[in-house]
Amino acid sequence: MKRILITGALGQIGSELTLRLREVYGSDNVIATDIRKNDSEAAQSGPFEVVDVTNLQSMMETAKKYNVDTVMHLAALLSATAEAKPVFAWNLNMGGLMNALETARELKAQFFTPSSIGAFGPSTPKDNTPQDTIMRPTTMYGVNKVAGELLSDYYFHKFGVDTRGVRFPGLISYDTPPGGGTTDYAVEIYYEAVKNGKYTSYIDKGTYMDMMYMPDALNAIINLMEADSAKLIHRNAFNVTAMSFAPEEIAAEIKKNIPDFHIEYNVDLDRQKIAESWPNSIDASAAAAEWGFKAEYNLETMTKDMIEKLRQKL
Ligand code: AKB
Repeated sequence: MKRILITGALGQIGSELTLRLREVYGSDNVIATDIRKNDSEAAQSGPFEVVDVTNLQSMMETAKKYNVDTVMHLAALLSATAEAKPVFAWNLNMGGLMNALETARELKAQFFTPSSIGAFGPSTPKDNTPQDTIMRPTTMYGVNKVAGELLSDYYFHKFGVDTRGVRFPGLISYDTPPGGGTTDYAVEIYYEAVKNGKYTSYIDKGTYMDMMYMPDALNAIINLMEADSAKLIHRNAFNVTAMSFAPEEIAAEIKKNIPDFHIEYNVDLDRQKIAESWPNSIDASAAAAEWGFKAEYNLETMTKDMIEKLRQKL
């Protein structure tokens, strides 16, 4: 990775990944793109271009203008929004991915795109979900993610594009909030705890999902992209996780830091249904074995850091 184009660079992952990559590879070598520009640091601290990922010509021209050797395709709708707008989700998630893969093929660039725990479905083994297992998701987002994994593998085998990906769990960060995901509650809860000392969860108690703190997610992306290709048995996409918890467990951890905090429940049946179709916890041993994946943060250390950072921010 020497010159990197990022799509969706102003989203939850992109806004932090752009800054991190600029630190490591140099500001001028990380070309941030998104559907519109804003005044965030990611948009202002280096090259930025407006690119609609459904427009192949615009993406291709931008990649050629900067002569990139890596494409990181992050622009996508998350699970709850995709479920509400399935046709739009198919067009954006699959159309955008196809254009990004074609751009990487044309430029002989390395390629990264995230898959998700959403690629699994109700018939997948729920606990310690293996790397290679049944994948019959029941959401549009999940269908997009499985198709995306297969398409990325296809570009590797058919065209030799060096495609790599991870199945991200819910990502938690204090910088740019997520939007339209099922796991977003695990971010909102920290904001509400710091601002108001209480949170009403749309996910029911007893519902376990995998999660990861953003610094671990950024390390995972960079380490996978820098990994020796010869050591990769899998490519698209590796299970990665740092922790698995239910709403009452994250609430209990927050209470250790904010003693008056309390949680209530007002379950959103749509998002609850999505959450119940996903694993309780996934097994990341293939990522550990093939490229040394290891998460640093657990629920306790992440909670301390989130609360400290949000207290400074809010
Ligand atoms: C979502 O909830 O849609 C995402 C994901 C787990 O992929 N955070």
